[in-house]
Amino acid sequence: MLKEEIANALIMQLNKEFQSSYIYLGMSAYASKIGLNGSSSWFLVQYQEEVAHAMKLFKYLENQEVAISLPEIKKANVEFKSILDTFKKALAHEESMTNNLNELSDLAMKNKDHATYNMLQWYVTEQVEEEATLNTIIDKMKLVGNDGYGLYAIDQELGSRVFVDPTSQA
Ligand code: OFO
Repeated sequence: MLKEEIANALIMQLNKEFQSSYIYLGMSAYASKIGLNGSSSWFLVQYQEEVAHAMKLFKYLENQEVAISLPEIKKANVEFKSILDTFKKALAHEESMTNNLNELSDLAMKNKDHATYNMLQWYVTEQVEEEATLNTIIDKMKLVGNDGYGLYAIDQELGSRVFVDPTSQA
């Protein structure tokens, strides 16, 4: 049984994970619109990952017998300045998710809720990978700058990403 404050904070995080999936779906739509099908596919895999993150939390809340509510998901942006801008916004988003998860971990620790703290550490570790991956993509895109062939090559590489449920590897 979770304390109400923790249950409510986890429901908000569940909402943020679904919001993340929606944000990446918007980014996928933008990339597709400008003809970068590899990037579009990469964001679609990211969308799937975020749904998996949300469902891991959903199952935890169910197992803890929390009465789950599903707050509204906000409209997602589908317009960006460029593909580099899109990936930069994705990184900024992940950095804010990392902050949320650190704050949630602090809350669980403060309440001596070890089960929730342990569950959250999976997300904290996952965030390190998410930020590192985005930083690598941004670095490569900065390197090629306005070189169309370079961007084409990066887009091809991004298109090779396949969805592997991250929660099944926990
Ligand atoms: Fe769920 O990690 Fe990204 O947002």
